[in-house]
Amino acid sequence: MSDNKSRFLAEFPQLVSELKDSLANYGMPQEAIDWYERNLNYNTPGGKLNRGLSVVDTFAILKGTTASELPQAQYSQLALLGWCIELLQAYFLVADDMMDRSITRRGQPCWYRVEGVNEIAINDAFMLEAAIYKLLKRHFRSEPYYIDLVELFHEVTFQTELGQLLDLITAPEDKVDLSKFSLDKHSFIVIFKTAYYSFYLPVALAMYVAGVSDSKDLKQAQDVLIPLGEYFQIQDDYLDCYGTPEQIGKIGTDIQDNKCSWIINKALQLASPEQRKILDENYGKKGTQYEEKCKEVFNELNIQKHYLEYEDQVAQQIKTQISQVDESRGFKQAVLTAFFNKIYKRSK
Ligand code: DMA
Ligand code: MG
Ligand code: MG
Ligand code: MG
Repeated sequence: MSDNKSRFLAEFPQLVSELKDSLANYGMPQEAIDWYERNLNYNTPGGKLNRGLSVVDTFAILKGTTASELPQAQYSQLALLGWCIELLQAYFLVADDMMDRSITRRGQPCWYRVEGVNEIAINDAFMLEAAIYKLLKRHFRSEPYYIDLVELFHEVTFQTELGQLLDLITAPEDKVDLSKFSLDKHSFIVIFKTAYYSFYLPVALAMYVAGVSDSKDLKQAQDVLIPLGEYFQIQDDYLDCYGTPEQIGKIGTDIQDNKCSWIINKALQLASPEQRKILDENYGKKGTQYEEKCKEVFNELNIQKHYLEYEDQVAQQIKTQISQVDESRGFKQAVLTAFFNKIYKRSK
């Protein structure tokens, strides 16, 4: 593991302990405190931590230094904001896995599938979200930008929930109707369900702390990070179909779940009437035999080649956009390039 990642991980136990203390202060019984601890540890730290690490990295770039050179107290403050994003992500994923009926996440059973958890996972998701505001209050309440942080978390949370809503109602389980899908609708879903919280949020948080938060600069950041986040979710859609569970730590469910994913939308654009008929008859049905039929059509259509073409084209467009960012008020193109490099051609 990189030093970067291990230093970030080393901050987490302290936060768990503060959150446990807040339960103890309410006089909660030990078994509830233990449950919360297990919820936090099971669902928060096991991922790639890209979002959390990006808060620290972005701040360092804005200050013209590196994460490893930040003094410990400052590092801890930024890492805490990073962990707040990872808590937000944990909250969304616990719920998402229930709604998508997923089996595994980060190489282990989804939380709701753990013995004894089941529907308690719903309340556990709420408690992961609540942890964000406990920690923000404790560590940032006296900062002039405290309310900006809180409002930003609220705003992107709502945006993500809007995306999840559209994702879910576009994929009803009892009525498959591929004519409801389109690449435009897909774009809307993924920008809302993924791009705001995964891409704009980490950078905007670091910008507030660094004092580089002129509304023009927040907009410049957002204008690049939203297309970058869209690209990231298209990678997620691609890997759902073509990644192995060992690579991605989860078993793809999009085809059987009738999801409006990039793959099916691209296939619908390219399919002959015969291929379209096979997709109409097999997409969104429970059973691997139906899923296999869809994948055969995707292979005939050479979806992988089209994905690589999309990737080249979007990479070019994002690089051009980054090169046009105005650095005169202190925002830096390097923030965006660093983010781009973290995800370009990712396979997990
Ligand atoms: C992810 O959508 C969005 C959120 C807000 C969790 P998804 O269902 O494609 O994610 P995954 O493939 O990780 O289940
Ligand atoms: Mg899912
Ligand atoms: Mg989902
Ligand atoms: Mg997915």
